Amino acid sequence: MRKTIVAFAASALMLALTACSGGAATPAATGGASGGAPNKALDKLVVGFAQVGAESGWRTANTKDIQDSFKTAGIQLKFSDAQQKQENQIKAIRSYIQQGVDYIAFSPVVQTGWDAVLNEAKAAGIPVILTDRAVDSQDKTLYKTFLGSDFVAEGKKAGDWVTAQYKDATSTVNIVQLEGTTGSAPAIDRSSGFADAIKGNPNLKVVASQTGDFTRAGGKQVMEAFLKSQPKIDMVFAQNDDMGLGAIEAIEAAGKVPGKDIKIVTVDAVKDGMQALSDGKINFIVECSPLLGNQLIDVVKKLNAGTPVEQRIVTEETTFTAEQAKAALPNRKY
Ligand code: GYE
Repeated sequence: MRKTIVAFAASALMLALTACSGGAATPAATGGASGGAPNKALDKLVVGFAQVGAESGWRTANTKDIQDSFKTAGIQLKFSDAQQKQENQIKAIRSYIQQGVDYIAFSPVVQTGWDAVLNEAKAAGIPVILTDRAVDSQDKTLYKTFLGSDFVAEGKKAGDWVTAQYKDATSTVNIVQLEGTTGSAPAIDRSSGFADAIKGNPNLKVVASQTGDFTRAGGKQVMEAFLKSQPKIDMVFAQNDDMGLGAIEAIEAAGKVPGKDIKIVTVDAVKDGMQALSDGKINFIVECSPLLGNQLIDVVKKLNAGTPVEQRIVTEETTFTAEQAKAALPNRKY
């Protein structure tokens, strides 16, 4: 009899623990069992999303896609815009923890400095989903999954195009690089993928590299400075379309022809970038898809049902030449 009571008490305690953990401390954290799945009705779920900001066409499209996907799925979304500041994102996440949302999703503006707040979410039993950008946390149980692009591969695709373009060059090709937000996963990874791809040809030289913070204004400003300080620029690698579009303005203002006098390669393939590519002002674009909303919904539904999720979900992407941009533009959604 006594034994039964102890056993009953123990299992009641287990149940209570699982219930308030919201599944966070279960093996599902590493894509394992279904123990502790909340299994709530979808219209009872609340997800808090801490967005980076509204720095680029990519980001605007990403925000719209996430908001639309939640509306369609009938899941409540709490949304905040951190204006590209980590402290604002941390504040937003803390407020989601306080409000007791079911899941927190966010796109970390930079890679470092998240362990404290992620541990707070974990302690509160709220599972975290990384979308778009990665964190450098060693403890992989701090988040359920990271869904988004392979930024190293994107940088490499840009570098491979440059390498092919200049394979017969007999003199130095001076490249300037417009980097994304300092310390962000896409800036770090695109730089390294690009450097890796061009290193085989000693004629290809990055003569200047600076951050334009993924904005059009930033790209323009940095390009203006490069045009003044660099005696000869053959090509620009802009780590997103917006900075490339800013560089176009600076190049034209300096009396040069973008796409001809100075070649331009960018990443993203948002509408404005694709238009400039089809107009011949940009020469090549590596696609980075902002349409992560449905994938995020899928992850939320799976976690809610206790179905395992992959620790890394990679977005499939392509590249565009001017001809391909012309063909794709009429149906481009963003
Ligand atoms: O390329 C850029 C945006 O994190 C992939 O952020 C994203 C990048 C995207 O500002 O345009």
